[in-house]
Amino acid sequence: MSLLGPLAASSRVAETIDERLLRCGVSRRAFLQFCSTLMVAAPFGLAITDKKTPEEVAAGLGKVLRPPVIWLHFQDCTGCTETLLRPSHPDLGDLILNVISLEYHETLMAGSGKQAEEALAEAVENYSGKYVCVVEGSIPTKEKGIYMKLAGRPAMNVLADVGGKAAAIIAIGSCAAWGGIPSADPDPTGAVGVADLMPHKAIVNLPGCPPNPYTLLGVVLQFADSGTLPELDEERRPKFAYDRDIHEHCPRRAHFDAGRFVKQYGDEGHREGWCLYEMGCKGPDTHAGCSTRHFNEMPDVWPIGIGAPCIGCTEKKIAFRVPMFKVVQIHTRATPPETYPPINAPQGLISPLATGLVGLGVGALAGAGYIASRKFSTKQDDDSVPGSGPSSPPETPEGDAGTGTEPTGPKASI
Ligand code: FSX
Ligand code: SF4
Ligand code: F3S
Repeated sequence: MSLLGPLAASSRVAETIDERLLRCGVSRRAFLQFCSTLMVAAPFGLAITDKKTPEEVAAGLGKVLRPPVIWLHFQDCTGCTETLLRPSHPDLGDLILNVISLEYHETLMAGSGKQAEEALAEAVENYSGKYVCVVEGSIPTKEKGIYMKLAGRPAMNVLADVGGKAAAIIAIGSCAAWGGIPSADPDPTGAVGVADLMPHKAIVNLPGCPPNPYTLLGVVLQFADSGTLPELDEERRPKFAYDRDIHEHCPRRAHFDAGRFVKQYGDEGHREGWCLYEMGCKGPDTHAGCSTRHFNEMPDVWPIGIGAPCIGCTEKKIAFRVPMFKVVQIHTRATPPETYPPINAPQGLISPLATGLVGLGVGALAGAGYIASRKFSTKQDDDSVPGSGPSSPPETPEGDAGTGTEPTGPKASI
């Protein structure tokens, strides 16, 4: 979708990223590192990185005019800003601020009060119809929006004004995308996301609590480069970042497949890094890239990486709606613990599954089909790891009492 031409028309941003980096003494190496990270975050589906090398990404991005960005804060925890500006390498934070032209951002700007208001009005006027408006936080709507006012104006009105004059809006974080934490029951302020108030505007939702900052940078930079937005799914999330579920690429997936589940925080399985499914992990129902694109450029810095279950923070119907420890049903795939032999099958014996396959191969062997159909003998059920069979249903994790949870292991969900 083409919304406007490249930002060349704006005299106030007539500086390319290359020119800016040179002027500010940012090294080429740092920029290449930035481009590599962007490329890893969006290897496909984003025009500026699609199937390119870091050098090609840097060459293309260097010619792009720095996009003006106006950043609004509503009901939020500022975690989305923190994640953008807390990379593990300090100069990466500086670099981000050189790549985009951040015209207004309440948390980062030195000015306040009247000065800040004037800065906002000036930025909106100078870049009217050309800037990207990033919204962080949900918008309170109850009682005409009195629960949040900025310079005397309800947040709803500020959004209508500043968002209305933007070329596109990026709703960063689950709060801005669909209400997030402030909208959790009992939702005292009537918190909603940007698209609920401006359904016809060009809006990209980047849910996550917080989301990966490189998804934001990728969308902003593609927009600055070509005036286009990446392909979105039905929730307005860019497909390049939200097209797969966590479970598909989770480093603990092998443990899920083998039926090795954490039963309690701190137990042996937890210390060994086993699957968190029975602790309520929502990975199988959650679309996000966290399992392959970790935070702060640090390996394993993401919820499951540090031993906590995914709470489904990118999913409108899950995060802050479904109890944290409630076990999700596996809808989309056969669960291997049902179809694989247990990993601790006694050595030297032919497993019933193997016997079954041989039986299918020779076809004529009497009784093979019967053996194959049994899959697991009674003994193996006894041997199988906790939680992988109906004889050993997953235990409700501590603290989940009274949530209405009906624990169902992968086997039970087929
Ligand atoms: Fe919400 Fe952003 Fe969660 Fe926090 O501010 S998406 S509460 S991480 O940071 O809005
Ligand atoms: Fe990973 Fe969760 Fe899936 Fe287990 S259930 S493999 S921890 S995403
Ligand atoms: Fe959120 Fe789950 Fe990723 S909780 S940060 S989507 S692992």
